[in-house]
Amino acid sequence: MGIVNVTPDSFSDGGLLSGPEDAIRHGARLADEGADVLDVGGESTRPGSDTVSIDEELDRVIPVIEGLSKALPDVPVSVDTRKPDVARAALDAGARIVNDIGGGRDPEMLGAVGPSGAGVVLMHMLRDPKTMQDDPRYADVVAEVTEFLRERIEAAVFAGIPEERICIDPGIGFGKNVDHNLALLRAVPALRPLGATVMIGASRKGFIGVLTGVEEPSERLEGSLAVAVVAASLGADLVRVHDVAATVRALRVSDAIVRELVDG
Ligand code: 7PJ
Repeated sequence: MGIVNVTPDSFSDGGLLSGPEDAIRHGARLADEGADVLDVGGESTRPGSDTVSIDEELDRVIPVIEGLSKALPDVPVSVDTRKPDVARAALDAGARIVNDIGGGRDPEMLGAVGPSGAGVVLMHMLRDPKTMQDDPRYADVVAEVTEFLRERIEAAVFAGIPEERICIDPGIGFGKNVDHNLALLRAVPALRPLGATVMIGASRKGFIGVLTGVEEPSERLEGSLAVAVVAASLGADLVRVHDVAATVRALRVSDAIVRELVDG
């Protein structure tokens, strides 16, 4: 999954894409580099960030989703949003997946996705982006996140979304310290029995900066590749990344070695 950010201030590449044409061109390039899905997001979820209005988010994402869906009909577009109204408009504009970092906790969200036939990504986040990194604590992070995802799958199935269209994501960096992130990455094999597709999004995130000493997010490529390779080798089906060409090459090699073992 290639990341197409249309926010002025996201984690690592915010502000680099200035308008819809730029974002569409960037998405087309990621598809050309081997992305199987393009994830378009218009709300920054960096730690401490405030929400944006529905209208602002729609203005940012809808032209890009329309443009990408028309230009690349074979590449599914997902919309990275927590808002049911944005999800509905994005699906009308051609998106085929709703990537909900709220895990479908908004009671309207699963209802918006269910009848549309779209897929959904259900991610775990502690609290909300504003407060998630304020001393996050868990008694047992793996057990709690796994239980949350199990319960959200059930809710999604109840809302009419079949398991084949559900993807789960432990939400690396969303209310987690470095040890929490590492424990959740080690626990990828424990997510597979839940029955949904498993996704990991760790590209350029803060814990990679901590582990490598690289402060500039766009320079965290090697650490990001390491996470992608390990996550895929432990059984993640999808990795959400900024650097698609490099990740595709790394995964071609690691998949050739171990994927058969993972998929049995
Ligand atoms: C994730 C995401 C992630 C899913 C972001 C960033 C922050 N969606 N949206 N999983 N991260 N499903 O890209 O650094 O990890 S925004």
